[in-house]
Amino acid sequence: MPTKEEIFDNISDYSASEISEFIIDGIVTFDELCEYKNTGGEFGNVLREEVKKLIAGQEPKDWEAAARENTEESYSEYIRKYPMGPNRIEANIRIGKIRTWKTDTMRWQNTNKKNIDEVKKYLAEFPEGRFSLEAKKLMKEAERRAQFDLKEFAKSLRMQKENEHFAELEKQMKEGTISRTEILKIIADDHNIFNTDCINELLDHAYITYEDLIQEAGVDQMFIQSLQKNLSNIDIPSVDCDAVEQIEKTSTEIYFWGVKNSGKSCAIGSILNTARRAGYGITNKKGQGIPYFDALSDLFNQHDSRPTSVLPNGTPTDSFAEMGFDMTMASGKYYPLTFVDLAGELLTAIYAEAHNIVLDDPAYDKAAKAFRRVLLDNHKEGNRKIHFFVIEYGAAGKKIKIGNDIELGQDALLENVIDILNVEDPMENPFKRDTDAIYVVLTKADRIKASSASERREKANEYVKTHYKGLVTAVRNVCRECELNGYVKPIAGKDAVKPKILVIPFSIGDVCFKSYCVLKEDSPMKVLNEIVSRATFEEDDKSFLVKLKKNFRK
Ligand SMILES: Nc1nc2c(ncn2[C@@H]2O[C@H](COP(=O)(O)OP(=O)(O)O)[C@@H](O)[C@H]2O)c(=O)[nH]1
Ligand SMILES: [Mg+2]
Repeated sequence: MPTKEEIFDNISDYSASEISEFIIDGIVTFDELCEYKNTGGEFGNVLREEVKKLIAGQEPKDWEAAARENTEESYSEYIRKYPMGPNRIEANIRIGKIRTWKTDTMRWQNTNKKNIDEVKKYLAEFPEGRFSLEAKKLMKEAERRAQFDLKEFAKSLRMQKENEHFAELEKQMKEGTISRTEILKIIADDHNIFNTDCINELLDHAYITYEDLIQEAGVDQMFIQSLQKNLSNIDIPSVDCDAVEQIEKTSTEIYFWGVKNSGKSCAIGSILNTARRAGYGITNKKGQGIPYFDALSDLFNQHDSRPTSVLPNGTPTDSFAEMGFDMTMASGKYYPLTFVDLAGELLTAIYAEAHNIVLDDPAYDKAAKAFRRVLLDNHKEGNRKIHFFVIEYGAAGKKIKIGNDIELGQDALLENVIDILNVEDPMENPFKRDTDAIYVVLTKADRIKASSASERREKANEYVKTHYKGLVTAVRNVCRECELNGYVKPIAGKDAVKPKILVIPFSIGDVCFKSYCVLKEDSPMKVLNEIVSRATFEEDDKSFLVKLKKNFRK
């Protein structure tokens, strides 16, 4: 290639196409060639016109190429070649755009997306910028997050149906309201907020990992193993209330009253299992519920293939399970007992019956009839009774639907049971006739955040007083009226002795994902001790065969 000077000096030696190439290649410009001081008039009109035409023919191709490359450099090159070219203005506009685009990108890259002030600053500078939509989305999320309260969210989840939990979490995560860390915080705060189905979905969708559950949510390895082994519920044999005419065994009858899911079956299973672990003999079993109770108790066994127990499915509406047995202590004393596990729906059935509400499912009617038959009409003569009123910690707000129009809390349903059993005729009234004690059991007490047993007891009392006032009042009134739980009427100027309402905070142990459990024996043992302190016992030395009834009222 010649130099610019060589071209000036020898302009007449070059053809029009050679000259146009020099210009296009950028060695020389058209204007320089036109100048007299450079070419001494050798670049004449005819040649000029010819070169112009050739350059004009090349221009569209070069513009196309520049546009295809679409870079600051390609457009600059076009302008250099065609300073007067038809696309020079457009080329300049595009260069401007590319420069803005670059600054925009750089600013966005340097913006800390977690610092909402920085995002705001970006948006002020580039309101229509490449990332303005994303920035606006982040601002919206920040606003939502500012109003978002994790505790309130967890609370609202508790009110929701379990099978909706995963969908709700996924929705909130997609909207950016909650993060993985926050989900783990919710789990860390309550290992039982989500069931195994929800946890498995979170794991399957890789929203969380097993490691997260251990490290960040503080879930015990044993529960993770159970999850990995996919341990599922053991079927508990069902029991039909029609099969119970009256309590079979001559014994102290132990009733567990409570709404569905309040933890009655788990409590009974853990109590029976604890009695076995303590070496108490369980013999002379009687009653239609034997297989049911054995299965409940077996749930709480742990072995290598089952690192934790798996809790039972709900009890069917029309189940009324009785199991009589002798519980023999090391001392040789034995307690003839009959445990009665009632379906939570029984409370609904009794309420509906008393208030003339017709329910669709005939199982309710069947259950209500069994209740009347066994407790009122056809009761076992001579059998004493202990009643445990079971309420659930943290579920005071739970409402139970009765038919289409009515919704009642646990309080109202349990008060109704007391009301109905508390009949006028003292010979027919089970509280007056043959009850030894009434207890209030606050289940799932492991959820109470407390650092000692005494603090837990205090908080349990406080909780029951605050949230189950109606039940406590009803129990107190029936204790006064029927002289139960240590109540002594005022006599000869002496004040009455108040009845003692014992609230037992109860927990089956460590429970995880609502399904897995490692039994802790202290609560079940507490209930066993109460039963032992109240129930009628016999000595196993038959030669004495003295039936010692403990008069608990003293
Ligand atoms: N955290 C905790 N959860 C419990 C406890 N007992 C029961 N549960 C939970 O409550 C659910 C229902 O218990 P269940 O005994 O079947 O209730 P029922 O309908 O009253 O017989 C179980 O599946 C567990 O998830 C407990 O002591 N602690
Ligand atoms: Mg049950």
